[in-house]
Amino acid sequence: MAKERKTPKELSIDPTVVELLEKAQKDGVSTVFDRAAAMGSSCPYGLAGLCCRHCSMGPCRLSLKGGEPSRGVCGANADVFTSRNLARAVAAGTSAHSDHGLHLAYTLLHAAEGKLPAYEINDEKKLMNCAAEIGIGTEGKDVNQIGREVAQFAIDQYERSHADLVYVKTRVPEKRRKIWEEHNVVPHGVCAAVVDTLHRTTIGMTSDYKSMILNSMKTSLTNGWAGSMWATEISDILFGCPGPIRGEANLGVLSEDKINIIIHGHEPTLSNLLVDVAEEKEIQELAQKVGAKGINFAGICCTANEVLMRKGVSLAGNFFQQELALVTVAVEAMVVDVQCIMPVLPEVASHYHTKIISTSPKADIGGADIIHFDEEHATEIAHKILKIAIDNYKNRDAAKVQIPKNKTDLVAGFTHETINYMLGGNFRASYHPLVDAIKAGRIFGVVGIVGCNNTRLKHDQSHVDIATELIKNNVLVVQTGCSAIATAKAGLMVPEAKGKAGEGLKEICEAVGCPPVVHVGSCVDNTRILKACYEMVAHGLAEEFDELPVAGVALENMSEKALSIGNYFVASGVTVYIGTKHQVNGSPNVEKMLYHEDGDLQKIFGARFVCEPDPQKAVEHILALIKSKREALKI
Ligand code: SF4
Ligand code: MSK
Repeated sequence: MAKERKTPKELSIDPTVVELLEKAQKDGVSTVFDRAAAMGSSCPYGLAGLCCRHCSMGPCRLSLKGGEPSRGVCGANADVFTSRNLARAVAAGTSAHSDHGLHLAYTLLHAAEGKLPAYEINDEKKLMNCAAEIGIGTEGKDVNQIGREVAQFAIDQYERSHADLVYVKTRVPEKRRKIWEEHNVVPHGVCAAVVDTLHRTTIGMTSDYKSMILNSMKTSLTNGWAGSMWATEISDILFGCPGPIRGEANLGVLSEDKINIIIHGHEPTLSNLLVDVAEEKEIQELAQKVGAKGINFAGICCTANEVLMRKGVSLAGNFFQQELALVTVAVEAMVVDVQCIMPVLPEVASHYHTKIISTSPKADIGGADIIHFDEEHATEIAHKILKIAIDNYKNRDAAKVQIPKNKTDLVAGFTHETINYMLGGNFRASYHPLVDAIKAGRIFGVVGIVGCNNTRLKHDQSHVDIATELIKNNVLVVQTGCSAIATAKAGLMVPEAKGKAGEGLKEICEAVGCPPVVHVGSCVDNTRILKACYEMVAHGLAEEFDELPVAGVALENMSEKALSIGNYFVASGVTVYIGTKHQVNGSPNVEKMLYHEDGDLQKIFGARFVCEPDPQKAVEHILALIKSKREALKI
């Protein structure tokens, strides 16, 4: 049965979304919100995790009420169904981030070999720091040789099955490593971990749900401590370690008189280059020739965060705004790479003049213009794409353009390095001031709010409400992904937002000149948060991650990547708040293991998942958790 239709104002707190949903309706365009309503209630079997399609004797589905059938044809019960489904999702999420990182490692290798004219090592300092941390000598070697060695080292972390992950040695406290050793979840080579999990989830393999869940924790740890972590390190080496940078957010950043190009997806490789190539005289002249005043870039999802942090490119919006960007009738081209790209974009674009240009050979979007990107011919391909967008400007129907007014200022580009330098100064870079402020209670705790949009919750509300409430309580908020875009749009990422913070946090923001809600990057950059946790431990705040007054939040969790991220934070000792439960409630055992205070995750890792879709209640819980951690630390 179709769900009751909500009004645009009930669907999103963002006025641009409300405005453009009304326009979409008039234009006969259906959006993610319409499709969610049309879908009606989700299949209860899928929701409970009681459906299995792992072999062709099935699909099998079990009784929702604990009656018969209680086993699939092969004999698998609810514990097996749910834990196996979850493990597969975590493996898929891990593969997405890790494939992204591996691709970047090859890009660094080939750039350092001189094979990619459009790419070079941009941040030598980051490269040197990276080499020093992983034990690669630099004396007597030129930058490219070091780059090659670092790249090859990273590639081995992904591709060598039993590779010891270097960041587990350099960034994980000993106590945490011991926990992982004791429970056999020390992560090793990234690609093999995904293969291993997929093998374990085939018919006739692991049927012990605890073993299955622990294995999925281990696989997610390869993501956090290698797959995504290397993606971040290498992006910084290739494109520059971000520093504080101003930008703007929301669909109001689109221009009425320039050619608007939206870059969407997750990778920085093509998007960074497009922005550079668009500066060329030839391209600028072509744009003027068609009557435009220039080229305006704006980003959606994590590609947006990548180019915002390094080039100050505006954020057009988050996951739920990708279709609505087209509804403005002001977008000449949407250039997509990988992940979080709605397959429906070409259909939405067919109502308007926008060209959807699909660039990753791994993510061909049906119905889009396919221009496969490869780094060897990067500049040539960037020219081709820009010319398509320029040429399409003549097809814009100016009379139909509706660009919402809303846009807000923001400051992004806070990495663990910047936090270090900002707090300690260039010559005494250190986390001590942050740790001292936490000990003194001026900062009550640190919470990462990350993740997506999900039609089960009102768009952006949880991100904004939770961040607002936490900073009021002197909690420093660090953010990535679509969540960062949500609070940027709400105006929480400017230094002036310190006025909304409690006295202690406000004082720190004033002294340092940072906003109370700091943007630390894209989804793979959640690893910057892991590194910040390590620095807090290394600077004496606690002995171990699970003692820190910190938490993770992703109430609008949507993708399999979010499941993997949530897992690696929990396995690292950080309790994670989500708004949509894992699809496991068909098994009380698996539920207990993931969520309960006396469940195995809590017992083993000192952290667990808490599902609380109500932002206010989630905040209360988070503050109580931080309070208890502070008390245990006697601060
Ligand atoms: Fe059914 Fe077992 Fe096959 Fe799953 S693996 S579809 S439960 S027979
Ligand atoms: S883009 S994974 S919707 S945060 Fe990283 Fe946004 Fe979630 Fe995609």
